[in-house]
Amino acid sequence: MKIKYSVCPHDCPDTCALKVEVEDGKIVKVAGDPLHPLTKGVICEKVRAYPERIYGNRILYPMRRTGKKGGGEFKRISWNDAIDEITKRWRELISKYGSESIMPYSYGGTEGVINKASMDRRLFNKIGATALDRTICSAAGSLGYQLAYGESKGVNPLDTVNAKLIIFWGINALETNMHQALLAEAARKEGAKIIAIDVHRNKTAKWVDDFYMILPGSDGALALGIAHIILRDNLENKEFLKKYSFGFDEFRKKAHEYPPDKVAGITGLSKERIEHLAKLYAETKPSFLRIGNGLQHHKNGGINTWLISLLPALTGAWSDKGGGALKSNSGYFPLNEEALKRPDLLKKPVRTVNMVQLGKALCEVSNPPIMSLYVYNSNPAVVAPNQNLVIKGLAREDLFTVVHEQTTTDTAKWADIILPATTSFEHADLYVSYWHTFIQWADPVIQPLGEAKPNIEVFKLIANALDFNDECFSDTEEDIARQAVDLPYWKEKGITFERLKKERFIKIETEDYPFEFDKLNTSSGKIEFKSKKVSACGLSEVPQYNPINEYYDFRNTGFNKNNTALNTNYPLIFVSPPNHFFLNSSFAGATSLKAKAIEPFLEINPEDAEARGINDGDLIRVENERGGLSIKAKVVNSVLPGVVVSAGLWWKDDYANGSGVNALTPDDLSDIGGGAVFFSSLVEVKKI
Ligand SMILES: Nc1nc2c(c(=O)[nH]1)N[C@H]1C(S)=C(S)[C@@H](COP(=O)(O)OP(=O)(O)OC[C@H]3O[C@@H](n4cnc5c(=O)[nH]c(N)nc54)[C@H](O)[C@@H]3O)O[C@H]1N2
Ligand SMILES: Nc1nc2c(c(=O)[nH]1)N[C@H]1C(S)=C(S)[C@@H](COP(=O)(O)OP(=O)(O)OC[C@H]3O[C@@H](n4cnc5c(=O)[nH]c(N)nc54)[C@H](O)[C@@H]3O)O[C@H]1N2
Ligand code: SF4
Ligand SMILES: [Mo]
Repeated sequence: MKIKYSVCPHDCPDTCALKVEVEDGKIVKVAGDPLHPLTKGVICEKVRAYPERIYGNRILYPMRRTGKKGGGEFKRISWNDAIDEITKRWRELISKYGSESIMPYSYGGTEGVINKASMDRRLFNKIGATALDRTICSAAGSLGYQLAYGESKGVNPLDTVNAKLIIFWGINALETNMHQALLAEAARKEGAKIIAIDVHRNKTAKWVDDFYMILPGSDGALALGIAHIILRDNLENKEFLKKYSFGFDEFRKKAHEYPPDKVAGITGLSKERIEHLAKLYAETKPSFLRIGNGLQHHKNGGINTWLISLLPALTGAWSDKGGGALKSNSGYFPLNEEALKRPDLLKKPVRTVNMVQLGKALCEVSNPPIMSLYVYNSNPAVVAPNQNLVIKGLAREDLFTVVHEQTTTDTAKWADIILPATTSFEHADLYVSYWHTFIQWADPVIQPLGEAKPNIEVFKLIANALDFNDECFSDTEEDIARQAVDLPYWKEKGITFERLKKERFIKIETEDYPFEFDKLNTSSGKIEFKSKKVSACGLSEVPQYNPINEYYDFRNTGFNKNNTALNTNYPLIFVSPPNHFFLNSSFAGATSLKAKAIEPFLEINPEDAEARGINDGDLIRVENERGGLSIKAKVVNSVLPGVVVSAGLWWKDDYANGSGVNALTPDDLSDIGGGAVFFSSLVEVKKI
């Protein structure tokens, strides 16, 4: 048996270092690498089950569709035939419709820099394909945070053990960022108090010391309410604000409009609870805010994140080690994007499609129409909002769809050509994190299964068949990794590819405090409490709370528990967060994890259930104008009246009517950043 090392490739903040046991060229066990100073050998149960993912239902050869579109019948072909067919079709489409009739679709299947965003971007730039705006995960919140601080950098997680107050705001850390939860647990042993602010009593809410259950999309009002109390009681850090803030006086006026009784009406919390939270936050030092992605998957998610991000500036929490906020730390990993993606290969500007609106892009009239879709690192038939429209698009007879996948996902079933993809254990890659500050390298641990190929190899084959002779289309993984870190930033830190290959992971040395707060990358250079960038989009220059929809406008007149039967066809807010046992839709095909997750269900408050004659365990229908879902009801107090929750992202066939949670979600865009608004979804629920 051999011990080898790797890195978890999944779209998860923790980016764990892995220790892999290999016997006769086969992976028999995946565990954590105990030598990694932060992930310390601890990994989640999803990745411990990896051998099943590698050797389970894998796609091993290229295949061509034989039966009708979406019918799932395919026949093995050679790589030569597959690449010939793709490039022949693309040449025809380019001459008939133009290069923008081809569109890539990808997201976070692997977070490895090389197989996520390098050779693919080069190829599609060279072709002049329609560009994809990759907004599905965190676009709104990242921009919201950056409005305040100019970039995606926050507290170094290693420092958060010093915090005495830790607030998990819109993040289910126990399930989605487990090492941050472990660090919080260590801080708790030293006397820290842990709080969660969420819309349902999830695992994290049960584990924290105090849980604040609020109505979906009301976070901005809560942040303003906290600011109101801090300013009313003179608890702000005047010195910090004087030195480092811009637009604070205008913000003060805005916060004045949010007294506790008004905020209570919007959030569903009591006045007393809001007062308590604000005082605790202002008076405990160091205080650390971990801002999640859940709260920003709303129509008002960007501005709400901006409002929350301003709280540590108000109290000066950044001045204490471990104090401040963390939304994303991807800013600690600047990469040489020009070398990686080669935007210079693009001959003329191309249109951009927002990935959240895939269904629209495929179904609405556009010039040129999208005639070919190349999917990799993503499973849009399950993960994209407005699922029925996405499926309608994928079902188009005239759409030529290529899916490069490890397993026959719901998207792969709609392909004309399926290509087999390697897993991260079968290819090399460079890994950065959006939470911790270690850069990592992983060599392959085993040989590719069957005829599977890494993303970059396939893009090289296509480039070659299209007669693209630019040198960059011959780069190897190691060439690309060298180019990625070819920046003064890495040289100054003494971090080179050669060193990384030898050491596997290197910690980036960062300052104690993440920012020089008067030299920020904002227009004023300071922390911005108002922003011209926002007024340019037609929104208020000073962040304000905007209700997510008409339903909320109604509620703003005062939250009344008995008022759930509203004058609307779809009075319930439907929230579909990730599943503990899956990673987005990945692992939802793995038998052992599916067995642990048991089955999809909908959490509904007893009051809403009773009003509809629904009992615990009943099969119910959840629907709105976009679609419907048949699912089991769980009647519980873990959600407020007016809110229903169903953890996703099961594959479609695991639901009684073959539609997943995204059949209900809107493909609208967030207030800023063009992000997805999965959780601003309104539904009605009926007993079947
Ligand atoms: N086990 C597991 N881990 C994962 C993933 C997974 O699928 N499974 N996915 C990975 C990815 S890609 C991401 S982006 C992250 C996401 O992980 P998180 O950042 O934790 O975000 P979510 O789980 O989407 O939502 C967190 C919580 O926000 C709540 N929420 C919804 N609306 C609101 C609101 O208006 N206000 C507040 N305060 N809370 C709200 C949801 O109920 C949920 O409990 O996790 C990553 N890690
Ligand atoms: N309703 C609802 N919808 C959501 C969310 C939600 O909370 N609720 N979360 C949203 C979020 S935050 C995100 S980030 C998105 C995630 O959406 P996706 O990025 O599409 O994530 P996955 O479902 O993990 O699908 C990734 C696919 O890539 C494949 N893959 C993995 N590695 C490779 C590789 O090296 N090469 C190739 N070619 N393929 C590979 C995997 O097998 C998998 O099928 O989903 C979003 N959708
Ligand atoms: S999914 Fe997240 S927690 Fe699990 S091994 Fe990967 S990085 Fe670690
Ligand atoms: Mo995500």
